[in-house]
Amino acid sequence: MSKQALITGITGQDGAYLSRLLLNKGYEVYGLLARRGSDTLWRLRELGIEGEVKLIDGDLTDLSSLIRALEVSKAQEVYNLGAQSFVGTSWQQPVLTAQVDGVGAINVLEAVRIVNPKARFYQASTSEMFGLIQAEKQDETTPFYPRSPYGVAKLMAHWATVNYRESHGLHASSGILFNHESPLRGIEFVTRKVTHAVASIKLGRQKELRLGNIDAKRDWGFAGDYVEAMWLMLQQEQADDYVVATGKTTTVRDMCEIAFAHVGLTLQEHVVIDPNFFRPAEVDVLLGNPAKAEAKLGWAPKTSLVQLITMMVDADMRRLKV
Ligand code: NAP
Ligand code: G4F
Repeated sequence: MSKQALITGITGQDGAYLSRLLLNKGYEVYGLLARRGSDTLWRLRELGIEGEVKLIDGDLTDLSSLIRALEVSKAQEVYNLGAQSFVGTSWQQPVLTAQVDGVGAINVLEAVRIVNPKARFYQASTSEMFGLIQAEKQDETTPFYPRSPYGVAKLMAHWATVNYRESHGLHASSGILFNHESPLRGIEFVTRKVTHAVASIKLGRQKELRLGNIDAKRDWGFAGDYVEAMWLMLQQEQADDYVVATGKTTTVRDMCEIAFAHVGLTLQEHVVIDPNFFRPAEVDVLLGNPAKAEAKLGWAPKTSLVQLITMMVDADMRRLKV
C-alpha cells in the first residue's frame, strides 16, 4: 500500500527535490499549486517528474483550499514548504510575507487538525530566525533574534508548530534548515545569481556581476541532501525540531571565487559592489550545529560547497549554451 504525501511549495526548489525523493520511495505525491507564475513547473520538468505528481489548486492564505487539499490527497504526511522565501522582498512586502509564511503555516496546521490530526506535519523553519546570532554555532537551544520581516514571519510559524504539537498533540516537526542551494535555486538568491552570471560572463554574454554585502557568511549545503532530513523527521516516533546544516561557514566572496575559478575567471575582474543590494538589516553570519540531526536522524550532509557551486555553474553553462 503506497503512502500519500502533500507538499505545499511543490513548485519550489525543495518541493521538486522532495517530490523526487518521495516518488522514489513509492509515495503518491500531491502538491498544492498556487499558479503564481507562467512556467511554475520548470523544476519538476527538469527532474523528469512533472507528470508523476498530482497537483491540487490552492493557496496558503486560503484555509478552505487547504482543507480540500487534505481531503482530496488523504495525506498521512504534510510538508509545508510554501513561502514567500526571498528575504530581500520581505521588506517590500512585509504583510504578504506574514500572511503567507506566518498565517499560512497556521492555516496548514488547522487543516491538519480539522481533517486528519493523525497526519504528520513538517514545517520549513529557517536559520534566518537566528538573525543576530546569540551563539557562535547555532543549534536547537540557541535563542532566536530575527532580522527581517521574513525571519519574523517564519518565527511565528515555528512557534505555532511547537504549540500545535504541545496543545493538540499533532505530530508536528520543524526543520531549522540553513541555506541550501542547487541548480534549481531561484535566480534571485546569491549562489544562483553568481553561478548564472559566471556562466554568462564565460560565454561572453555579460561583463559584470553586481552584488551587495560579500562579507556576509553562510552555512551552505545541497538541497538534495536536505530534503532527506525532512523525510527522516516525519519517520520518527516523536515529533521534534532539528537544525540541518553543514557546520561550515563561508563568505559570499569566497563562494564567488569558487564559481569564477571553476571557469578560469577571477572575481576581481567582474564583480561590482552595488549599494542597492545591501539590506536594511543584515544577518552577518550563520553557522549551524547539526549534531542532533546526525545523532537522532542519522543524517549528514554529503555534498561539499565546491561540489555544489561547480554543479550549479555547470548546469547554468549547459542551460545557456542551448
Ligand atoms: P522557493 O523555491 O522560493 O519555493 C517556494 C514555494 O512556495 C513555491 O512553490 C511557491 O509557488 C510557493 N508559494 C509561494 N507563495 C505561496 C502561496 N501563497 N500559496 C501556496 N504556495 C506558495 O523556496 P525553497 O528554497 O524551495 O524553500 C522551501 C521552504 O523552505 C520555504 O518555506 C523557505 O522559506 C524555507 N527555507 C528555505 C531555505 C533555503 O535555503 N532554500 C532555508 C531554510 C528554509 P510559486 O512557484 O507559484 O511561486
Ligand atoms: O542568497 P540570499 O538571498 O539568502 P538568505 O538571505 O540567506 O536567505 C536564504 O536562506 C535562508 C536560510 O538562512 C532561507 F530561509 C531563505 O528563504 C533563503 O533561502 O543571501 C545570502 C547572503 C545575504 O547576506 C545577502 O545580503 O548574500 C548576501 N548578498 C550579497 N549580495 C546577496 C547579494 N544576496 C542576494 N540575494 N543578492 C545579492 O546581490
